[in-house]
Amino acid sequence: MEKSRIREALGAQNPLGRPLWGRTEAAVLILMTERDGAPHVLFTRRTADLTSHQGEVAFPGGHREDTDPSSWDAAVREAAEEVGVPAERLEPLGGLDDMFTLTGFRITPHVAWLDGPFEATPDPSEVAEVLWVPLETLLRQRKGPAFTVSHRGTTGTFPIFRSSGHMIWGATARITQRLLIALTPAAERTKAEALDLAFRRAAARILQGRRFLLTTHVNPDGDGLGSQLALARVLRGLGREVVLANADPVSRRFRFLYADGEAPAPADRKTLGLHRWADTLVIQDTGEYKRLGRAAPLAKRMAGRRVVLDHHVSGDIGAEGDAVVADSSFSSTGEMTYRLLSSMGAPMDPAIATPLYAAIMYDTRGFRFVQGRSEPLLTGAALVAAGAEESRVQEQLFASQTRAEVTARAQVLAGMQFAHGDRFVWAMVPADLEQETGADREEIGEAVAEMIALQEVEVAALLREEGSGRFKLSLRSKASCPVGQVAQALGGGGHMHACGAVITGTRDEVIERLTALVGEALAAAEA
Ligand SMILES: [Mn+2]
Repeated sequence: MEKSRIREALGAQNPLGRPLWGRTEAAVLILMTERDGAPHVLFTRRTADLTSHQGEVAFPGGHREDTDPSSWDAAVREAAEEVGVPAERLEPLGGLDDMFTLTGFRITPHVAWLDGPFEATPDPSEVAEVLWVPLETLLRQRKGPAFTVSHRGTTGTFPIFRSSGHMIWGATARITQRLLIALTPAAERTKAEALDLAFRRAAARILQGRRFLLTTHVNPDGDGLGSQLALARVLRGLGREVVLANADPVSRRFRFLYADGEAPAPADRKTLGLHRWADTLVIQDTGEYKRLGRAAPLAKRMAGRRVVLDHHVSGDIGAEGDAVVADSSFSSTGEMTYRLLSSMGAPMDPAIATPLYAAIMYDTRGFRFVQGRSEPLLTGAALVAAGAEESRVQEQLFASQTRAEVTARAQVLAGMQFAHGDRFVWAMVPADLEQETGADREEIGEAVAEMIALQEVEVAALLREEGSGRFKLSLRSKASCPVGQVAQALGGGGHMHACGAVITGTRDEVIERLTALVGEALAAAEA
């Protein structure tokens, strides 16, 4: 790789500057030079008698002192002290993202090139040995082994690099990995690297914002609300102004998440007019205008100033300037919000970990639906380690039923109808059931979870009469039969095994249509 290509690649990226969040500021110098006709990177092996990271491979660098005018000056001063790098001969090539270490530092990496011959002069009190590693050797190991570490509520994946008997790990390896990804053309990046970059872009956009509107989908659930609350708390902790603007109010069973006065009121004319005041709109747990209900016009007016975090199959929100992270392999928006906060470098505490834990717990039904991925469980473990109030969350979400809601669901379940040899069950929610029983829509909607738990059943449908020939469908299925296409055929969306739609027609027409589509899905799943 030529110097000009390295300069171009590093210049094209936008390093992510992260807040200090109480950490100590440090800087490192990634020094490159040509040796034997190829670019090499300078590492040091630290001496055995230092007070930290004894014997480890590192980049030259250290704390930024009060006397260092900038982070770059700190990196260069340290590199001059440690290995005699001549500051006046350095050509800055660019920076990399600020990196947090598990030991409480924020490291800003600076990349520089040095032309002509250079013999390092290591300071024997700090540097046992200078290592020149060919850039090619590192690039070859870009997709190499990595291990996951969980430490006080933060999980991180750490790559490992090897060069002539030395192992590079820890923060140095993570910085090296960032360098290698920056030097890799976009088309050659792995899916995981591209996803990581998408989260970093979203993190960068959020860190630049000052006045935020946060919204989630209509009839907000534990995932949307928990994700939203965690992000709001982080932003307020950073001194940002935050307004929550949801189409619908918070259902009873999610109110435990909020402190007094903290719960969002449903968006009114005033909140929906805040698009001029806000510089950033964050949309969580949907990427679809129609799922925003009354808040949809707000989202349209803020095109180009939006961040979207969503794990549903379909979405239509996204324009030039927006940062959209949409990936249906995530268990929950809570899991995605955790990734976003990690990208921002936000420290976890119980007030942030609890709503995130509730979000993941809600969408995975207590970590039962993880789609073959270990990440939701690892994230849950990290959140518990960070102090998430797990027993309160589980009790409030899954063991806090009221008599009113159980009575309401009993009525719904008493009317269950079976079809397709008992593999399909459906039930109707009468329009006046909420008023009659005092249960809310969210609580009654849980009936579908009880229906899909029947052993014969593969597909369960709950239809809520909304009046004037409109029926709100909530559809669930077991792993054996995906039903995402059924919802899509009815103009709805969601996930492959949990989705919904609004259907119009007479009651008989709606049931006939739905039963036929479910029949097709069951037949297709068998084939
Ligand atoms: Mn969700």
